[in-house]
Amino acid sequence: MTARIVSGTEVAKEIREELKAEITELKEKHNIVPGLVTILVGEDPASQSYVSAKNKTAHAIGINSEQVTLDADTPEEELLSLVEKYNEDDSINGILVQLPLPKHIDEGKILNTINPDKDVDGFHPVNIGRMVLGENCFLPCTPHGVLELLARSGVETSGAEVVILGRSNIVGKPMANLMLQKRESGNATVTLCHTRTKDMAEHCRRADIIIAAAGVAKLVTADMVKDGVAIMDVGVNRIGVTESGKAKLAGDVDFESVKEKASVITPVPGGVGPMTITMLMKNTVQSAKMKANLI
Ligand code: L34
Repeated sequence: MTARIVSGTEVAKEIREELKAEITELKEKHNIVPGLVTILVGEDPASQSYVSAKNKTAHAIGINSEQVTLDADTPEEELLSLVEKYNEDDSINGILVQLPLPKHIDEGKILNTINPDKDVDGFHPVNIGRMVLGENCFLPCTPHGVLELLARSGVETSGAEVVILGRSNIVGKPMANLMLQKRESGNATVTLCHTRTKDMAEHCRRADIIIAAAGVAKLVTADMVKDGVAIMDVGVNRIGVTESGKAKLAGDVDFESVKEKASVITPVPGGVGPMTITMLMKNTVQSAKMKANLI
């Protein structure tokens, strides 16, 4: 079997068009313009490129977006006060602090300070709790993007054996939780593999759907998957530089070999990455609507 390649770039575009229409309506009917602030601490090139893509996308669909860039040695106190300032700012519906943060800053402390009603990343413990209970909340952007990709590419999750690789707080853990919930793109039987898993390949071979978020380039090879598996590749690994000086990217899945056995596969780049950015936009619009009691 040769896989259908699911373009996250295309699906993200489709969702952005829907959001654009929603934002126009918000403005025309309610005079509301959703506001987002992105905060970047330091100069990590990957983080810089993600944050600037987030701002660009926000502007393109009519969200008011500002980017704050702070020096890598910014004291924790200063970042905390900045977050508190935006918590109080009525024009801001979403606050995003790009991770990872420099070592001297306590990530948990920062995420705990963001007003849960403006936590468009869905990282605040209150939102994680709501998510686990299946209550209305902001879903973390990458897992949310994977759910949308599965739904919009017609992959049946109900009753499926889903194997997730990686147990990070921002992808693996929430992903596992969402997939087992009684909801659309849920109802799966979930296995979560991590660095202490005894035989990852054996788990993968049973999987109807593999969601790879381990951060290891080309971890999943063709011999580890069954025919017809659906693959969502979350990995964005920098494996060198191209001739033009751009970073060369690889997913967690060996795309070339696995695509010959899979039914569906997402590429890297152009798969889950663009969906992450678009789900941030969706959450920001959701936040603005919630504030105005429209949902
Ligand atoms: N607070 N921190 C916070 N929220 C997030 O949702 C993130 N994440 C992760 C890292 N830190 C975060 C992102 O934004 C990962 N992530 C992210 C966002 C976008 C892309 C990849 C990761 C993306 O667009 N990737 C492109 C390739 C971009 C490139 O050339 O580097 C792709 O097509 O996969």
